Parts: sequence; structure tokens; C-alpha cells
Amino acid sequence: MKGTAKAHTNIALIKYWGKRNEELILPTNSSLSVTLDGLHTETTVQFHEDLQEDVFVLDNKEVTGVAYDRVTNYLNLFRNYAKKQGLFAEVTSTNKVPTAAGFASSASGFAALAGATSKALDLQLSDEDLSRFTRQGSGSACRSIYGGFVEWQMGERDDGQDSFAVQVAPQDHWDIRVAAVVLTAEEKDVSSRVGMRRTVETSVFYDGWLQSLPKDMETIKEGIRDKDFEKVGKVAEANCLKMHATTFGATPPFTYWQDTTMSLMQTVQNLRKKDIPAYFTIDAGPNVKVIYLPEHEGEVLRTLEAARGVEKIIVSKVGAGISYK
Ligand code: 2P0
Repeated sequence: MKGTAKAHTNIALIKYWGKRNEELILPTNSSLSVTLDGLHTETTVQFHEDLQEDVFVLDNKEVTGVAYDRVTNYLNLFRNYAKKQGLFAEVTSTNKVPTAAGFASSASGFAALAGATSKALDLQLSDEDLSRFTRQGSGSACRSIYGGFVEWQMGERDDGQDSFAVQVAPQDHWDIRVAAVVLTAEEKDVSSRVGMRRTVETSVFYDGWLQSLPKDMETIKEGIRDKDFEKVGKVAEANCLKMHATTFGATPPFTYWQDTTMSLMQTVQNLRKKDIPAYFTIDAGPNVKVIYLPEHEGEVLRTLEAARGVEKIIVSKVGAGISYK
């Protein structure tokens, strides 16, 4: 009863920002991401009859506390589904998401954990079912089941059966690049879970955000289909700014940006003044991800490297979906 899976992380171009059901992790809006080849998690799950509890080892260190509880609670979903309550597992994970990369490893982490667990229990899940399971570990993780460009369809049902991810375009459809720019920054003090909840409950801008989403989703899908980089970049950047605007309208207000974040946003906009199409997106943290086309890689990276507060840059191509050993 052993399974090993590898999953890549993803970056949202249309953001997931808010839940309508926190327990089942059902979102208030659909989102769209690109899977990244440079950053992944590989996880092995082995169930043993003689274990008295789950064991979780991450990067050769045994994990306890909140992170352990999150994994073991998540395994309960599978135990209940497979009617194997009382059967415990050894979970061994390696994260190739560089520490301080500003990427949540939860996306690749929960996708790899879901894949490895379903293999270990021989559940024979479809990608759609696996995506539903993954969503319940961490929302954005359900998009990491697939490579290429991926939409998490929010669904409408209360039981979440229609809330899962689908592939919009495969990995080889379009060669775009993503530079994750790590900025010198302090620890963030509002986690994405807390930030999302506060925004949904209190932001005076939240309705405007929700109303603008169907149009953004339609535009980005057209742009991806037609490989229209300007269309995709413009809508992704605007969508990111709208998501972050909702945090300014919350009570109490907050932002994930630091001065270096804003400075880098301007650096990217200045590239466009020089006719280099590059666009930024930012998640629930200060770091900036920049999308661009391969022919502009040299100039984009030179410019980013010279920008203020830049600690490290990690470049990714469009990545593959989950794979098994
Ligand atoms: C996203 N983020 O679409 C958005 C954009 C952050 C900003 O998904 O509570 O770790 O586990 O469902 O997926 C970060 O939140 O949250 C996130 P949970 P998750 O990528």
C-alpha cells in the first residue's frame, strides 16, 4: 500500500480570493492558473497495519504541530472514503519549492499528497475526482493536478461536487515564462486564509471584485486560446490589482505589498514603455511574479536583477500535471 506522486506548483492569473464554504473549501469565484515546471513536491505515502498514528516527514525532518494536524486530518478524508479508518500512513515529502521563494508549497504539496494517497489506496480516481479531493486540502492545489493552463470551476452546489479544476490548454500549447522575483521582506502577518476570510466578511470592495470576474475569465481564456500575450498579461495584471484592492477595503485594512513590491510593479510597467511585453501578478505575499515571452527573457531578467530589493529570481516554464512513480 504505497504510492508516490510528483506535482508542480501553479500561479494564478485569475485569482481565487474567498470561500463560500470553509470546511469543504468552496470558492466564491472561479480562478485560472498556469502550472510551473521549476517548482514541485514529491511525496510517498505508505500505509502500514502496524502504525498507531500517521508520521509526516518533510525534507528529512519529522513534522509535528499544526502542519502535521493538517496532513493527518486530510488523510482522514481518504480513510473515510476508502473505509479504512484506523489505518495509518508514513508520509515522506520533498519540496523542490525553494524556501523563501514566495510560493506557497501548499499547492504542489496537497496535489502530490492527494495523488500519492489515492495510489497507495488504489482508489483509481479520475483527474476530476482527484482534483475534488485535492481542493479540500488547499484550494489552489486542485489546479496543480493538470499541466498547462488550468481553470478551477467554482461550482454552485453546496456539497462541492461541481467544484474542481479542468485543463484549459495543455503544457505544449504556449511557451510563456514566469519569473518569481523574491524580494527582501519581512514575514507576512496575515495568512492567505485569514486575509481571504477578512476580505469576504468586511471588504467594501468585495462585491465589485466578484462582479468583475466573469468578464476577466472570458477574456483570459480567449487570450490563451489565441496566444494573445498582451490580452492575457493585461487582464492578469488588472485582476491581481483588483484582488489586492479588496484588502484595502477590509476592516481592519491590510496589504501584502511592501515598498519593494510597488517599486517592482513600476519596473515591470516601465519595461512595457520600452515595448517589452511583461506583466506582473502578486499573491498573498510581497513577492512579484513576472510573465513574459521567451524572446524577451534576456532583457526582462537583466532588468529585474538590477531592480531594488531583489534577492533571488526563479524562472519557470509552463509545467506538467501530476505524475506517478
Ligand atoms: C490563488 N491564493 O488563486 C490565490 C491568489 C493567494 C492569492 O490560493 O485556504 O493556500 O488553502 O484554500 O489555496 C492562496 O490560498 O488557500 C491562494 P486555502 P490557498 O492562488
